[in-house]
Amino acid sequence: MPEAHGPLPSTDGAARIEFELQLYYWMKLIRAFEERVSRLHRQNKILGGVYSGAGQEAIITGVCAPLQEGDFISPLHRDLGVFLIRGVEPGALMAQLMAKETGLSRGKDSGLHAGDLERGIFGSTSMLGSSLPVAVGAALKFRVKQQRNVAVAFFGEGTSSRGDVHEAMNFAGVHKLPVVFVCENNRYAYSTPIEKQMAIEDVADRAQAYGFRGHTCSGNDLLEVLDLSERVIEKVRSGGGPVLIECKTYRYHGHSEHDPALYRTKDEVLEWESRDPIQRFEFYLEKKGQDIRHVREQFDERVHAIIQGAVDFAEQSRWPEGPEALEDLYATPVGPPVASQLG
Ligand SMILES: Cc1ncc(C[n+]2csc(CCOP(=O)(O)OP(=O)(O)O)c2C)c(N)n1
Repeated sequence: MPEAHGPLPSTDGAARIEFELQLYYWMKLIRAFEERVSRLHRQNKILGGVYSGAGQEAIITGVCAPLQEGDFISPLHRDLGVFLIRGVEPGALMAQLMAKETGLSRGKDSGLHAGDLERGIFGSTSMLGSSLPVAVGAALKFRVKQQRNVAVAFFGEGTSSRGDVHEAMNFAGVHKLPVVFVCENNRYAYSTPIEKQMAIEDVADRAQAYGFRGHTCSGNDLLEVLDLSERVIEKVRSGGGPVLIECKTYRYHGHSEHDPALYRTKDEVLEWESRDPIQRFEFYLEKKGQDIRHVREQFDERVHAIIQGAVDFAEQSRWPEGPEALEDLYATPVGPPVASQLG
């Protein structure tokens, strides 16, 4: 059984099966975490909106698996899985969603803006697209400091039509920065279908205008995402300049839990559910000789225990006291005191 939050094993030889089981585990954990959060939201236990990424697990898993320590990630609102796969304790993440003192921002914010800079996760802001220039800034830092790291910026196809995205990609292209742009194209930006917000078929085509490569892949096929991201990330890490990956996918839930998504037909949802990334990977594992029923049972049990532990931890955690709202807001000043501080 793979480690819950240890480093990802390499992909060669005998380690391959362990690695694939690890990937399966991550997808199961992310799906179960998301589904539990949706239930908790209905029980009024989550503070703020819930933007489920159920159905999109293969993208986060496939893109994050080849990342290394020191890499920088800016997730979008639907990417809770990034936190789990980068090793944030599920309890701390759950506490963040419940705005408890043990959460990442010690109860100051919802899950939407959560970040963990120690693990290289930038807390996104509400303005869609504004995190891409930040990721590009991180990539510029890697360049200046000659660090062999990459920045990864997740964004939706709706976000791709924002001005900040253009500026970020243009700057990254001009300076050939080590950044991977990952578009999670789930066909809807809130209720707006893709054909109503862009006049081309593939977001990936836009990369050419910034002077770098754009690739498309099925975001519901973990092996396809992984194969592409492994190659791309290695190239970007080795100084090849930015790359755009567009993953075609679908979100099972509405835009947020308060959106019944009546703008989609039942048939369309059904069609995409039949391409479920987890079931697809199970089929693959079975074909490779795994006793999938046994593996599934084992993982379900383990994932359930982890999530129940996270919920218990968050529920038992205390709410922050009022005055704590003023803590951790500003960085501790560094350098010599300014004249006014000298008395
Ligand atoms: C600049 C800006 N415009 C609009 C919104 C409201 N809004 C939040 S999420 C969202 C949909 C985003 O769609 P997409 O980028 O495709 O990502 P998805 O939610 O589909 O994963 C919208 C319109 C916002 N937060 N910021």
